[in-house]
Amino acid sequence: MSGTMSSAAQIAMTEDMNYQQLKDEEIQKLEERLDEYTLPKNVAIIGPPGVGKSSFINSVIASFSSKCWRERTKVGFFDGGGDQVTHHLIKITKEEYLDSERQKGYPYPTLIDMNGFDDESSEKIKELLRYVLFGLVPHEHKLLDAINIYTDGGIKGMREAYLSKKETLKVDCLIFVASSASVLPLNLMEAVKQVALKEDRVIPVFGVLTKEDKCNNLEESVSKKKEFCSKLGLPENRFLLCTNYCDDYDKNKGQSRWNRVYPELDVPALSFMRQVCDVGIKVLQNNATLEGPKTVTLQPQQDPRTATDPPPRDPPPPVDNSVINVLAFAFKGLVIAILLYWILTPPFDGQQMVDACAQFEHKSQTMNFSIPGIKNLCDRIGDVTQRQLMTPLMCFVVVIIGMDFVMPQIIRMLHRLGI
Ligand SMILES: Nc1nc2c(ncn2[C@@H]2O[C@H](COP(=O)(O)OP(=O)(O)O)[C@@H](O)[C@H]2O)c(=O)[nH]1
Ligand SMILES: [Mg+2]
Repeated sequence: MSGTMSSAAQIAMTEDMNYQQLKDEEIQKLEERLDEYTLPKNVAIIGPPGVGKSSFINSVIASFSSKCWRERTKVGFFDGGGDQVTHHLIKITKEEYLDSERQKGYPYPTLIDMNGFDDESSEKIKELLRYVLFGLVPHEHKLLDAINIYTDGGIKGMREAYLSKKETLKVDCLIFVASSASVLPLNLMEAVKQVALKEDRVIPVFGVLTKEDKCNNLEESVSKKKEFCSKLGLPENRFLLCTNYCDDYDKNKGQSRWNRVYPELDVPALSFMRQVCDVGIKVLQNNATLEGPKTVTLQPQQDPRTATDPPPRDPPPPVDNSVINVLAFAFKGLVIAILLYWILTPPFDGQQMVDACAQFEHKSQTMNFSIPGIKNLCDRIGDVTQRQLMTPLMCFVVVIIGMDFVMPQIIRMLHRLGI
């Protein structure tokens, strides 16, 4: 009996050593990839609550480590009703999560964890996702605030609140996480597809199905993987089916993750992260701006408490806002010009004044006399009757309208430059 146990333990040890060797090789391969560039990628992790996003981030971080798993982002923080209590966007940089100084020399990715995206494809969710992808949602920002802004002011309110924010965390890559043990969040997947893949700035999307250990039916997990990948357009190299570091896995192993790493979980995670960190997998049209005409299609505001989301559908054709904008500016200019002209019109008949001055001129010449006050007035008759005011008035209107047009672009440029 003792002989059997020791050989079982030996097999387990050999397996561990093999996995450890594979892990070392995977880290080396990953670092060769990371050596090809200098700035860490910003990698956002999105998915509905409870699917294992935070656990996945902690698992990835453990896979980078040679010591032990450590909690870097909070897992499973739900209140009594099942709702997640925290809705913050959390950024975790390599300086915060790497143990070794040697590794800190490589651009290991910045991981972005967030809660607040339910399984919806509403305009509200898509709009919030745009702000996340464009880096307008800063570290520790409460995503629930965005939902409240939407409730009070609709999409317009959200745009006023977020478009003026400084760009701090522009996302280079998105990992969509779902659970292999639950129903796929098809609405949120549709929203991600539309915003990340179909708008001007195209973000590389990766997919992770967690909780492989809970999935006891192989056929089901295969068909789930197929649906997940085809819905998000994921090729094999952009997909991972995994088990995260979690209580269930600890129980199964009879060990605890805070004392060690599990190389058998690390190897697939590392191999996946090597794809995520590949310099060649990058954003298309990275400089496209959010306010471009194609990116936002304003829709009539719904009451978000009663609104039920329509089934996923293709986005409506983009509206070319530029012609509408120019017409709106022209109309505004016209209204200002008419108002100013009306305000500045003197409260007397200008033509009578011109006639009176002509008579005064004639008489003062023939009778050889002059009244300085009246002469001055008649010399500036154009100013008084406003005729010569038209050119400066028009210039004034053009400048005001021009500033309306140019100032928001200057402000956004200053924000981007970090001023
Ligand atoms: N069995 C198992 N449980 C997991 C796995 N990943 C996460 N969990 C558990 O699922 C729950 C929710 O995980 P969490 O990471 O907080 O999900 P999030 O809301 O998407 O961030 C926690 O109780 C985790 O321990 C996994 O791969 N297998
Ligand atoms: Mg979480």
